[in-house]
Amino acid sequence: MWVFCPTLYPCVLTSGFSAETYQCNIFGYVGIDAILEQMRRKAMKQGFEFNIMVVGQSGLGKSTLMNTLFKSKVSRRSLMTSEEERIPKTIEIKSISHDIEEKGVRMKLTVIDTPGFGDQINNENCWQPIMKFINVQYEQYLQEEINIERKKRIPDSRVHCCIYFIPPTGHCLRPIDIEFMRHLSKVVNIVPVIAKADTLTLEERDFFKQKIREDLRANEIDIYPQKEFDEDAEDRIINEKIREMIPFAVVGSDQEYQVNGKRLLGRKTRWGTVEVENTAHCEFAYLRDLLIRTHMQNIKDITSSIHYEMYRVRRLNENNTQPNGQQAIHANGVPEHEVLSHEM
Ligand SMILES: Nc1nc2c(ncn2[C@@H]2O[C@H](COP(=O)(O)OP(=O)(O)O)[C@@H](O)[C@H]2O)c(=O)[nH]1
Ligand SMILES: [Mg+2]
Repeated sequence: MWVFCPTLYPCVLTSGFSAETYQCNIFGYVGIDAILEQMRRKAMKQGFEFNIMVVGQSGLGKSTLMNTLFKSKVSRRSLMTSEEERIPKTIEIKSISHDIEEKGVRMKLTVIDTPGFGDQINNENCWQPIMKFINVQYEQYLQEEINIERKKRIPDSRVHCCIYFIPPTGHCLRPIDIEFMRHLSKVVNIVPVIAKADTLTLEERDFFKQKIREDLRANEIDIYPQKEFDEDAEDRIINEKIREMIPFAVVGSDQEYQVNGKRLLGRKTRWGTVEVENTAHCEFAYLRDLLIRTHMQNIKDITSSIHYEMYRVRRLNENNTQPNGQQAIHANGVPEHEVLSHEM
């Protein structure tokens, strides 16, 4: 490749990124760094997609926390109108999408709610419909990808992140928590949180967090950010700090109050106001920073390059091993035996 250097002298460089390539600095500016602005403009035009799932028993504050995170009514609060609605007979999975815009950056945010999870008397295998939903999204993406005439941009409904709500018992993880996270952490990024942390004292909170980390380790549950996917030493240092703090003890609220002359999101009680975004009060701000401000792209990258990739490789290998390439296909497009089994 010949590169023209529009400075004093036309200079010619070789294409290999050898020491000579950088000789250009001596002669003048080529403008390679402008690619960043071009990428930024393209990304702004396209917008972003982020799909976040919330799992946990009814009443743990899932909808409230989603509204707190995105500062608007992104997730409907359960109204509890009828008996039927209060205790769904099975897990329903509901997606609601919203277009959010901030400083010219557009994001299509999809919140996937799973009302009914863990609300039954017998909660055995209640992780299965959620696993199935996640695999159906991978399958849809795969089918779009292998189409001969494929779309320029494949719509991405893959679940990028699953926030798992642990009830603030102060004891240890329950079998249902372990069961869910053990299965699902193999197919999706799990971020566990301690729900309604304002109900725990500081000592109870610290003890509970430590106990949960021990339980996760003992059960070999690999939550986000996974150690094995740290990209370099810098990444490792940042992620190690996060791993030491997880699970975040969060408080959610969509009500604003006047505190010291400022309007803040909080929960007002007789003895004071819990400020949701104040890190001296709870760890909501750390969760928000992780999900939105520092790790959103990484969460999407791991979904695509690790979780989806595992699904894709396995599905394509399976297709190759079938004598006639045919499989029993479930009504939702996923091979029958595949619906629950994508976990290695
Ligand atoms: N104490 C406390 N209550 C909360 C918190 N978040 C939500 N709630 C309350 O818990 C109830 C259930 O909340 P909701 O978001 O509908 O729970 P969901 O069923 O998990 O979606 C509502 O009355 C909320 O106001 C919290 O962090 N602390
Ligand atoms: Mg809800």
